[in-house]
Amino acid sequence: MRAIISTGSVPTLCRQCDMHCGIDVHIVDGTITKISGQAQHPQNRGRICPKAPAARELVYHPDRLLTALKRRADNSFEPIAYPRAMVEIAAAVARIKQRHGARSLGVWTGEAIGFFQQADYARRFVHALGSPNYFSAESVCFASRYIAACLVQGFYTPVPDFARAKVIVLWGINPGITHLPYMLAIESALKKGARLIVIDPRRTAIATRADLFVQIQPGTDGALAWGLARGLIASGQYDHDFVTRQATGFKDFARMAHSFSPTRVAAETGVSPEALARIVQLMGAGRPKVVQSPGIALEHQVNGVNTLRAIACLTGLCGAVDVPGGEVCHQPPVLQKLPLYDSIPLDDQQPIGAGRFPILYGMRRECHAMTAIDYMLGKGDYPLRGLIISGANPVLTNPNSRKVVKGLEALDLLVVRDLFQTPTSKLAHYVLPAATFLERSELHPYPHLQRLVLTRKVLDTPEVTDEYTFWHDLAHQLGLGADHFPWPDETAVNRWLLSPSGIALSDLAAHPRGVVYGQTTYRKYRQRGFATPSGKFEFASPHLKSLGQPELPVYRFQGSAPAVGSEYPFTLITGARNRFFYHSRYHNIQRFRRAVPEPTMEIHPVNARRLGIHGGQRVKVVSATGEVEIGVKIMAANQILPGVLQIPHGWKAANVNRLTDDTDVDPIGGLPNMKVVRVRIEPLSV
Ligand SMILES: Nc1nc2c(c(=O)[nH]1)N[C@H]1C(S)=C(S)[C@@H](COP(=O)(O)OP(=O)(O)OC[C@H]3O[C@@H](n4cnc5c(=O)[nH]c(N)nc54)[C@H](O)[C@@H]3O)O[C@H]1N2
Ligand SMILES: Nc1nc2c(c(=O)[nH]1)N[C@H]1C(S)=C(S)[C@@H](COP(=O)(O)OP(=O)(O)OC[C@H]3O[C@@H](n4cnc5c(=O)[nH]c(N)nc54)[C@H](O)[C@@H]3O)O[C@H]1N2
Ligand code: SF4
Ligand SMILES: [Mo]
Repeated sequence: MRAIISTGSVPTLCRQCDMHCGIDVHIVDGTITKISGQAQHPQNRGRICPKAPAARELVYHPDRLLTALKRRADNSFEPIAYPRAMVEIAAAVARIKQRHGARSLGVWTGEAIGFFQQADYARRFVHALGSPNYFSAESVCFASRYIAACLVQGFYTPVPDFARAKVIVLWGINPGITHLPYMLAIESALKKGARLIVIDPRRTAIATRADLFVQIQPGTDGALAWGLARGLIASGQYDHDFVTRQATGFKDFARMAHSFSPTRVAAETGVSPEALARIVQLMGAGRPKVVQSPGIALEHQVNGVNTLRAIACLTGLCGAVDVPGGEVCHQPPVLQKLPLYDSIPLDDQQPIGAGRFPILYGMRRECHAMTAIDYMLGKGDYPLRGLIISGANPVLTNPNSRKVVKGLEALDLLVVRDLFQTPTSKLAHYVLPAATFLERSELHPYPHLQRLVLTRKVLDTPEVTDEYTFWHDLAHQLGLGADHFPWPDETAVNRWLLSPSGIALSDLAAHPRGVVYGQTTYRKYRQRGFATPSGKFEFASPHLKSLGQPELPVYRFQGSAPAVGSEYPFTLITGARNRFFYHSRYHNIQRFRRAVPEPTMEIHPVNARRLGIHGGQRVKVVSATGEVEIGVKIMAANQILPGVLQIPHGWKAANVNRLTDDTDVDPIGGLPNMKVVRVRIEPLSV
């Protein structure tokens, strides 16, 4: 594990989350000694979260996997040489392919390697093999936001123009913890007088800075969005010109909005008519510089896509589409494509979940991970017998963990690439040591900055393989390499990817903060229309209707306030993030564990009192799916709504995904309900 330089510092990007902050990796005598933020980097201006410096502890961690492992009959592991493991894995893949067909094999990538280049190697491999079955963390993340925005306006903007907005609405997102660089832009807007509205059942740090904190009942955001639409339309505070010239379906949308009276909205959401009127007033006055930023909370609801569509419609009403201070349609750089969907589409091979969720498959080319578990258990149209997972830990991160375990255990071949042994890798036949982001090199575009950056390989660790090398090696073992993985290493791939861009790899290497590849332009729809079926901004979607879904972004009540005395009287939010942990990661960083030794369940003081439980006491939390035991954290009365609980995800000790249900999913996007989980509490004696 030698650094590429002996002493000095290497500028690169942190890829421990999707923010890609600029960092400097400081090296003394070939060893990383420190990681700091790059003051001049346009993405983060020197700011970093605690996880950036922790990357040093991670790469040198004593538990790090540095050799391939093979599981023995007694479930213990023995070391195996990497070339030998690859021969055996290739033989097992070939056996399954011969016996059951290529589609009985799948690949699954996690958030740790991102949704871009590293994940695309896996996509490329599985199609080269002849299987359409690519799964990822997208089945539980991000896809709903993308789908909803694309259905309405034909594009998705991960980073809206916060800095120039006059009104910022944060719907179920906590960017100070989860999207640190957003805070630079949000703070700059606030300094210029922008108004901040935070919509959340819990008073988060950002909520305390809001002009208006709207403490909403979980799962009811759709009703609030419709109420806001009614308010904007009824008061004439919407962009008539945009709606008339650029949109379709407005009449029906306005008719449905009319049924969301302030009293109906209040009854559904708990948001008072006064607060509703105030948001309408702020959004109306701020038009068109209105940014709405929905977080994961809106995706983890069974009405997620339609709620997010309704929110996207509000952006249209505000005329905030592709304008400065609004939701800008940023162009990506022009690069070669790694996935083989154009040359080997395999759509006729019944990609898993594509029939059930044609929009998810059609727009994201994502097979549905929860449906995959059913296929592993023999309940699909054909069997799924082999799976290669890289950078994911579905036993802790996917709903209904007990079923996930059963599914993975039923496979003939499970290969897991990770940095550490995890509850998922322990079920694998082969565990392969993976490179960290500091041990590989990839392209990263920042469309909102119109910049392309090359990350640097900082450490040379011969014991581990980077993503490209792994898929390359396996493809070559299987005789697919010459056609599909001809590049000898990731540098060669990077050069090929860049070929249509007009940017040379050497340019990127010489400019660690990246090269500007384009220029942001606005209101492009005036020339090109929208990339929707009608070419218009779609308040209603005939395409969805043709698939048997409602045409309008209807609100579906999830029953957020169950009757007292029901079997599961509490509403559990799962997975609110904290600054130290990332899903199931970093629990092995000692100083993080000292700060947060164990997961706890947040509860309102009135509920705690009624149940006779005190802070720190352990309770059993029971849902229709399963149960967990966990310590209680009693919150201040204004920090969480009564009747609402919160448990973080990713912990081995109290795995909250034992409580979540893999069948309770959004009918369009397929994302699971992880935010409105019905539970009861059983106090445990101390
Ligand atoms: N430190 C850290 N950062 C992360 C991650 C991590 O694990 N750790 N994960 C990354 C990933 S992959 C993702 S997807 C993002 C997620 O980023 P965020 O979307 O910011 O996720 P959360 O921190 O869970 O914040 C969601 C908020 O929604 C609230 N909420 C829950 N239910 C509802 C509801 O029904 N309506 C509304 N309006 N609000 C609700 C919760 O109380 C919580 O405060 O974070 C990314 N960044
Ligand atoms: N109940 C509940 N569950 C949730 C959520 C929730 O809010 N509530 N959030 C969901 C969301 S939004 C997401 S995105 C998913 C995330 O789900 P996953 O992607 O499964 O999450 P991670 O825990 O980040 O798993 C990453 C694994 O990759 C390993 N790893 C780290 N770096 C690398 C690397 O460079 N290469 C390789 N090969 N491996 C690496 C880590 O050690 C870890 O074991 O979780 C979801 N699960
Ligand atoms: S927010 Fe933290 S983990 Fe994410 S890229 Fe920035 S420094 Fe890394
Ligand atoms: Mo996520």
